[in-house]
Amino acid sequence: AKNLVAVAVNNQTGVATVTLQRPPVNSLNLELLNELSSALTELEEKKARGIILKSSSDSVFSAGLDIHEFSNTEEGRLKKFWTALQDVWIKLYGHSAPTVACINGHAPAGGCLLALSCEYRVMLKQKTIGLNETKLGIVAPLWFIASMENVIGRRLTELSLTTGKMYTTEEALKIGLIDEIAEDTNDAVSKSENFLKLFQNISPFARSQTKKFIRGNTVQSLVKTREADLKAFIDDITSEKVQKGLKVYMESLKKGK
Ligand code: CO8
Repeated sequence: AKNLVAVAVNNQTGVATVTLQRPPVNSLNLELLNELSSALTELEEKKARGIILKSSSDSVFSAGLDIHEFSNTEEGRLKKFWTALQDVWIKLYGHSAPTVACINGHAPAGGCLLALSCEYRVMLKQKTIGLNETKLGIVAPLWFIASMENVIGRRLTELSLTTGKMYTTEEALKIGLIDEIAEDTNDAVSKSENFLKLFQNISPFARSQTKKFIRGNTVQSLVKTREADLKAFIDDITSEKVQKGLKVYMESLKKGK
């Protein structure tokens, strides 16, 4: 199997760098999500002292879900795909280790979701981030919305999602969607590492238990409704209206060149 996710652990600090590497845009397909999910489990078991999630490209962090998965007709694959995304979110959102998104590129939709699932966001200047689902004629699930709401609040989440707004790095900082701006990837990595240094003298138990108290309800809201969420996704995405809209969107992406 191809390595779509690379994990490198610094033995001195215990910090793991998890790099998404599926060129050109790190779109999240089933295989990448499965690898990311396994990596997160392994880092849970190994008691990693921190996770930095980044991209191998410095142009795109992740273009979000691989739109080709939405029209995949292979038996059962759509179900596996959505279940893998649920798994990744549950593991990342609730991870015991402190997590930083090193957003070294654009982060639309599912890319933004990954970033929102971390505890801190450092982003390259002159990129874009947001939950733009409505622009594709699709509806962000409740747990996407909760992830955003927990960072920027309900009012801005409503405005952002209904309009499908993509924020520039500079705008994102202003509304608290990201925490720091970086000049380049090296700078972004070092700022991510600096955030994790805050926990050097904090008990991992006290830290992770506090995070669990704060995030537990949000995670449980999906854990308890996974089946219904899966069914809603499959019903929506396979509907004729949505399929037509996605086709138009993909064509407009190509024409944008
Ligand atoms: N999936 C599949 N292919 C993609 C995706 C994607 N998400 N994004 C880009 N690509 C493809 C492009 O079509 C292009 O293919 P080709 O070379 O064959 O023409 C190639 O990747 C490179 O793309 P660009 O030339 O556009 O690359 P740029 O570096 O110029 O731009 C961007 C990068 C900014 C990431 C740009 O590609 C972009 O905006 N992509 C669209 C991102 C997007 O809207 N993603 C939404 C995905 S949906 C999602 O994540 C959540 C769904 C929630 C579920 C809802 C339930 C109903």
